[in-house]
Amino acid sequence: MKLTATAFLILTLSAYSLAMAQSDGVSNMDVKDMNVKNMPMEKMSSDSSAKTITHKATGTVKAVDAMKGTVTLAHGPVKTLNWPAMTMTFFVKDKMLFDKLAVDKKVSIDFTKQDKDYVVTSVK
Ligand SMILES: [Cu+2]
Repeated sequence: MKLTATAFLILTLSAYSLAMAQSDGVSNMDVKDMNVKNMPMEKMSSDSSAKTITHKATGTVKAVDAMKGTVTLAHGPVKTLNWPAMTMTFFVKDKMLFDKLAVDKKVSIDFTKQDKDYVVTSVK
C-alpha cells in the first residue's frame, strides 16, 4: 500500500514536471519567434551602413527651398538628441514631402542624421 502510494506520487510528480517542461518549451518558442520578428527591423536600420535613428520634432516651417531640397524649421526640443528648441535647416529626403511643407505651417516631422546632415523622412 505504502509503496503504491509513493509510486503514484512519483508518477504524478513526473507527469507534472513533464507538463512544466512542455510549457517551458512553448515559452522558449515564443522568444525565438520574437527574435525572428525583430530581425527584419535590425536589417532595415543597418541598411545605411551607420545606425539610423529616427528622431521626432514638431515645429513651424520658416522657409522652404524645393530647389535645394531644404526646409527651415523652428522646432521644439528633441529629447532623442538633447536638443533645445531652435531654428535650423533640414534636408528633405523625398520631393513629395514638399507638398506638405509650406511657410508658417505647423508640422510634425521624423528625421534622421545622414553623415553631417539632418534629413526629414516624414511630414505630418
Ligand atoms: Cu535643431
